[in-house]
Amino acid sequence: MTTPKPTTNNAGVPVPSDEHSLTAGAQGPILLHDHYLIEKMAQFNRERVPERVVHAKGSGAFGTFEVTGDISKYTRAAVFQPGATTEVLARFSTVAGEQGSPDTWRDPRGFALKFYTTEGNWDMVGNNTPVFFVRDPLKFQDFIRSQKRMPDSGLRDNNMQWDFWTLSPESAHQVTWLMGDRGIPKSFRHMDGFGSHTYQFIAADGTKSWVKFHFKTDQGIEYLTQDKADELAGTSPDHHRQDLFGSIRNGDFPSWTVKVQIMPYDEAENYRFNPFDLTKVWSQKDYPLIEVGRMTLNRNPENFHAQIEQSSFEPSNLVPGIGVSPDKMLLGRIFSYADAHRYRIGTNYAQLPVNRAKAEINSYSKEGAMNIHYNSADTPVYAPNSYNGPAADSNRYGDDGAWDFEPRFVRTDYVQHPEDGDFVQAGQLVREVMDDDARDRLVDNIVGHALNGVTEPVLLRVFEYWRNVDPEIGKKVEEGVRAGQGETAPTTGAGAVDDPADEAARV
Ligand code: HDD
Repeated sequence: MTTPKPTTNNAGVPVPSDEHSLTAGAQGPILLHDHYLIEKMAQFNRERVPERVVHAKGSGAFGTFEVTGDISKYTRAAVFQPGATTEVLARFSTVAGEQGSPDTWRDPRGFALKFYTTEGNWDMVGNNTPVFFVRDPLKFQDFIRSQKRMPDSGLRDNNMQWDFWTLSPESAHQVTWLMGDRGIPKSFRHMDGFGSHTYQFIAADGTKSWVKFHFKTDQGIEYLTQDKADELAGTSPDHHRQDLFGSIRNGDFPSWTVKVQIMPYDEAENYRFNPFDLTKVWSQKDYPLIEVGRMTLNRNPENFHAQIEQSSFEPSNLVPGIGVSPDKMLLGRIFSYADAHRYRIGTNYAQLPVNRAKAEINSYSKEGAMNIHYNSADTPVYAPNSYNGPAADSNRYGDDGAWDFEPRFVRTDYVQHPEDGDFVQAGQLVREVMDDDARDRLVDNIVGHALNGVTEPVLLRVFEYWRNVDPEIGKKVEEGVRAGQGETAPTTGAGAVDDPADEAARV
């Protein structure tokens, strides 16, 4: 065995002991000038950064994205040019649970990717579902609070969840996903990922189109039953983290085939669904999947805190050739994430090695807490300047992500397209995608969830909500809940009204 290196303090000075504080005699008080003890205690007290306000429990790995198909006629983004290979970081997560919460709770899963491209970082910050619960960012905070904890008890509360969902019918499509098999994937490797939003592609000649990103798992879609997930929540709360880390360590590298749907720019206006509404998918019959590449995860983090906990994904990290769309949720997120990182990690979060672009950075940002990268002394600190400092190339990059619209300030829903009803695609999912067994499990999952604390009048709205998705499912949910309640009268609880029948008339 080689002689170990001497322990040092944070300044690199060898420390006198790994075990004993400096005291005035063996029984005497600890001395304030034992600076090493104080450093240890102080550092320990600051080991955690605030957990993410959502998606706090997550796991991640590095890998590569290789282009296998040619979509260069749609986008000039370097990351999609034939022959390109790009390093990526992936972080998968649950949404509502805290850092230590079980991986197998029913929840959508985050699917956040950072592509370290030659033109700067492109972050594709998606989920394992192609849609979302709400379509306006003004509702996101309320939605998340309804999934988190009660102010008094600190407990999660299914009543609050269903109250929000049933008062927000646009949630029906996502809730149908959530209550179905895909609400608890077998592992992070066994789920698809989606950009979810509609983005814009811009080709070298300036042609614009709309695009959706799909990451199809090469491991196959697999899920956990509610019973199995409940068991694992007790016996193996970090089940998905173990699975991801273990398979990569064993050389069993998970991969995803990357596909896009492309909609010509002018077809958006008259498509049968509003193509920018995040509660809707685009039919693959109308816009078939086009294969573009493969993402493989092949390298575990060396340090979870530095590389996964402090990783900072942001939908605003878009590269030339990929732009935003009129999706209001996407536009809200463009603001939100960098703001969250400044709060959680600090002003210079983008300088941490995991977040730092591999492309050259010529930014005029300077200083701030923990600033470690700086321009050379002869680089001007302002622009425009006469001293050859970086200059924006607006001819080349200026117009990415623009679109045509009627300028008018309003607070309203999207322009409605012919098949935009809130329950239309949820019903199609139930009737056309699920088979009988999957529909039965859907009903069981909803009934189990609803029986766990959902009270009148919310419960009546739950039945109505599912009848709107599909009459048969609605009937079975109601029968299942009523049977589960046995002979007991409708429960009362937070928000209950004296006469539930009145409430039913209202909804
Ligand atoms: Fe999100 C994390 C905010 C919709 C996918 N989201 C995340 C964080 C915030 C938000 C503040 C924590 C970031 C951090 O501290 O690192 N999210 C929003 C807002 C949304 C929203 C304001 C709607 C207006 N989110 C949303 C959608 C998706 C995601 C529609 C997927 C399609 N969000 C994620 C994620 C994140 C996450 C991929 C990113 C990094 C992570 O979780 O690990 O799962």
